[in-house]
Amino acid sequence: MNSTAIVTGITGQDGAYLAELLLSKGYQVYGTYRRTSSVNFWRIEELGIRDHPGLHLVEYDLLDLGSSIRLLQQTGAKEVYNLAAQSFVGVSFDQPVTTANITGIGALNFLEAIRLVDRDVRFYQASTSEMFGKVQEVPQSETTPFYPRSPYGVAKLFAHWTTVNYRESYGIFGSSGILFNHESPLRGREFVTRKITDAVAKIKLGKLDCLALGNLDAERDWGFAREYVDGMWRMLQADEPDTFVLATNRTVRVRDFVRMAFAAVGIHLEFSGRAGDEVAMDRDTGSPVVRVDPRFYRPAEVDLLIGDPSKAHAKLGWVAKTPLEDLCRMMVEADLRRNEGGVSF
Ligand code: NDP
Ligand code: GDR
Repeated sequence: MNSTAIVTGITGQDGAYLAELLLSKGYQVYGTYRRTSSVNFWRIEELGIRDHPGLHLVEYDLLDLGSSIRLLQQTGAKEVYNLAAQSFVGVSFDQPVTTANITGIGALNFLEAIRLVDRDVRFYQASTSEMFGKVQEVPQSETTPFYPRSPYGVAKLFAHWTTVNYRESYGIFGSSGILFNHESPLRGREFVTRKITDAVAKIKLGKLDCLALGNLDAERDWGFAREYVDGMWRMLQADEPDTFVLATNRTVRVRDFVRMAFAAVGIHLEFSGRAGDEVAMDRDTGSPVVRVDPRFYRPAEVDLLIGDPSKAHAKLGWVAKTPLEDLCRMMVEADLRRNEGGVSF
């Protein structure tokens, strides 16, 4: 077996965990990052793999087809995990064209490079439950119709169908993982779970008074990222390329994740006020610790996500294991440690 893999988006949450997994299996990992004035490697540093001899960090521009071609030629990699994307749904409404290019065309570039250089390369596309968008049926599975609700979801749908099309047109082993939300202590702070756990830590330590959030009633199927990257790897080891949902099959409101995170530091909440103007008080002190700020609302929302992962279970032996309560506590504890140490990314 050729155990060389390319992971685009090595500086992100999933890129870091996937690199850790592949290195533990003996792979040579080429992790791509984009050129910026100060590159951010804090996640691979936190996992202790930054200086691993099997990890090769390469600068790469996903909008430049030549970059993808050269990367394939120079590494001889037989597996590509395409994780790089403008992945924040909120920002995609403000930067729709950039999002379409990076999140949509970026995937096409890599598939095109595979078509030109080596059609035996296996390709994983990081698809998303955001493609389901407006609720058509629950739980959502591989056969649920798509109805994206954001420029991000639309761009991901383009990349998803491009992957399917290259599979059917050119026989390329392109698999698409429709992953529901997955979180961890390495989650970016712009995403709601980590925004909450970081704020809970700061409020507990007296560094912040109140957390401002948007829609508290959205429901999400949240799992642990470290388990989801294992699912990505399994997809590329399967006999056939295919499309798989990875999810926990449990959905929780943002509001209940807020309660859970505060409860992890012994703060119990009392919500009051009308939708759009709500406040949550610390039940013991009466101080407001959460308030709704409509600035964080999105022009169109995805109200309810709950995935049916039974195909991944049956065909890949994959199952989500970590309960959200444990994941939430793990994230709060990591944020307490970071904030106590004075460093929090
Ligand atoms: P992150 O936002 O943590 O990481 C995204 C990665 O993409 C980072 O390495 C980032 O680099 C890189 N990137 C962003 N813009 C560019 C660009 N212009 N050029 C090159 N690289 C760029 O996302 P996650 O790790 O959470 O997610 C990984 C993938 O999975 C993404 O494609 C995401 O859309 C998708 N996904 C994620 C889910 C989740 O719940 N986490 C669920 C379903 C799908 P930089 O550090 O420089 O910004
Ligand atoms: P999502 O994740 O949009 O599902 O996309 P995010 O954590 O950003 O939002 C989840 C839900 O929480 C609501 N929300 C807030 N969200 C943020 N970010 N900040 C807030 O203050 C806030 N208040 C309420 C949102 O409206 C939403 O309903 C994530 C990303 O990782 C995508 O890349 C991935 O494809 C999907 O998950 C699956």
